Amino acid sequence: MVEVSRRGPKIGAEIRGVDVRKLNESSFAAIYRAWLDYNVVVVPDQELEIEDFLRYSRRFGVVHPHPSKMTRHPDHPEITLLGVDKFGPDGALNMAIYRRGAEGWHTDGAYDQEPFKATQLYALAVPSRGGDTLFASMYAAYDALPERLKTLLEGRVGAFTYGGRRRATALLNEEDRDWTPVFHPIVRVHPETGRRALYFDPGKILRIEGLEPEESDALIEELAGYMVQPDGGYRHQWKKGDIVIWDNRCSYHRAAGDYPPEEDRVHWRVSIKERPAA
Ligand SMILES: O=C(O)CCC(=O)C(=O)O
Ligand SMILES: [Fe+2]
Repeated sequence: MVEVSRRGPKIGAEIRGVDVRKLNESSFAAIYRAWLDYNVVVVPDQELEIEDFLRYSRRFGVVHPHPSKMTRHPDHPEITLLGVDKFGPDGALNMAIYRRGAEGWHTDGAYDQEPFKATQLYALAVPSRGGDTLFASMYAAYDALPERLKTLLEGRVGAFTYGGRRRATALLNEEDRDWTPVFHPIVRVHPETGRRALYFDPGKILRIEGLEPEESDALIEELAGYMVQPDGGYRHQWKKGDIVIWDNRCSYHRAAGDYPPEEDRVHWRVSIKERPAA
């Protein structure tokens, strides 16, 4: 029996009573439904090999290699390794690896014309303290906007790149850093739930189209203030064996980036796109 319980007031749910290696269609459908309803789903206590993790991940969509080639698993390019090779040959902490995802609230893949539907992590090593991942609902962010902003944003698109205005591209190979901007509506209707979300990423957006540069920068700053609503959050404290999947179409996240650097915090990570329409 799949048991679903809430972890946060609006987002975050936990699934008990399953081994994801052996899930029939109806059990998987219950997990998928919980994921659409709660946006972030935790499945604790799983013992997985890479192939198990990939097979389970593919039930959500198509697993794609991440553009950061240097952090791909050497034998499985679809797996990104988080927290591996943190120290350089000179013993210095590589901050881009240690603080990956910790520079700000974001959604994964906004730099692609077709952003990642989901990101899924499996915890292999967890530090003794710190290293949480924080989540926030984009639906709650949209709902909190004043009417003035909802009206101003309706139909507007933003231009996004991998490194955004700061050109934060340390995890990309040199030859991949010249990113062509892509465009996304700032108010995004979720393709499966039909709900409106504030689709936004201050670290990847370059500008909001149709505004003067100063206006665009001011609006970006204002919108950043709505991303995290008091009742829209869930903070995940990792345990080894946790699988966590989040929906990039309706949630933001960031890594706390605060664990003791000498300790291991290692995850397998997959980026999942929509299955092409049949
Ligand atoms: O390591 C984490 O907690 C999350 C990092 C992140 O932003 C990601 O994997 O997309
Ligand atoms: Fe991320």
